[in-house]
Amino acid sequence: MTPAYIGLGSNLCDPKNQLRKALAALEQLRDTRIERISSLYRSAAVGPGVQPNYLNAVLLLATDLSPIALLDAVQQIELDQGRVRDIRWGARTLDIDLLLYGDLKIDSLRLTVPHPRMQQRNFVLYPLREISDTNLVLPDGSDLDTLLQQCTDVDLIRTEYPLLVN
Ligand code: ROI
Repeated sequence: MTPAYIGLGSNLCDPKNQLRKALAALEQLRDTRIERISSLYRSAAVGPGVQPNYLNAVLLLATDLSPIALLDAVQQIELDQGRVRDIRWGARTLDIDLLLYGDLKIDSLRLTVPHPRMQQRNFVLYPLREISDTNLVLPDGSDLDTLLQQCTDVDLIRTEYPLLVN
């Protein structure tokens, strides 16, 4: 199985509930296990105009799905939760980004891995650090601790909300 990190974000229609529903759907994915789940983070929206704050989390999966099959699966979950792709970087009910897939670098029309903007995004880097035991080295040789030193955590709050409710 390949370790794959995915990022979840929502800033519309009860974000906490959106992320919980997404987690439940991800638990059902074939050939895939959820290995780790970060805390939920409240983050200021990156993007145009005025948008509500986001809730974000990062998950570590172990998967036998190919990168494109995994992308198809998470995009289906986004659609199932009412995602409308209209305004680039606009508000959304659910966004699931494929951040890292093993050590692969992928640059195709549909998919770029590592996620091209993850290195600048505090709402990705901080939860990623929370669930990685070691200082992750990305396929381009950059390492998570160095990226974190260059990335402010202002406007990012680790919440106490549990993502898993049992
Ligand atoms: N901003 C934050 N804080 N969190 C996100 O998950 C997020 N996702 C996006 C854009 C619109 C770029 N901004 C975001 O897709």
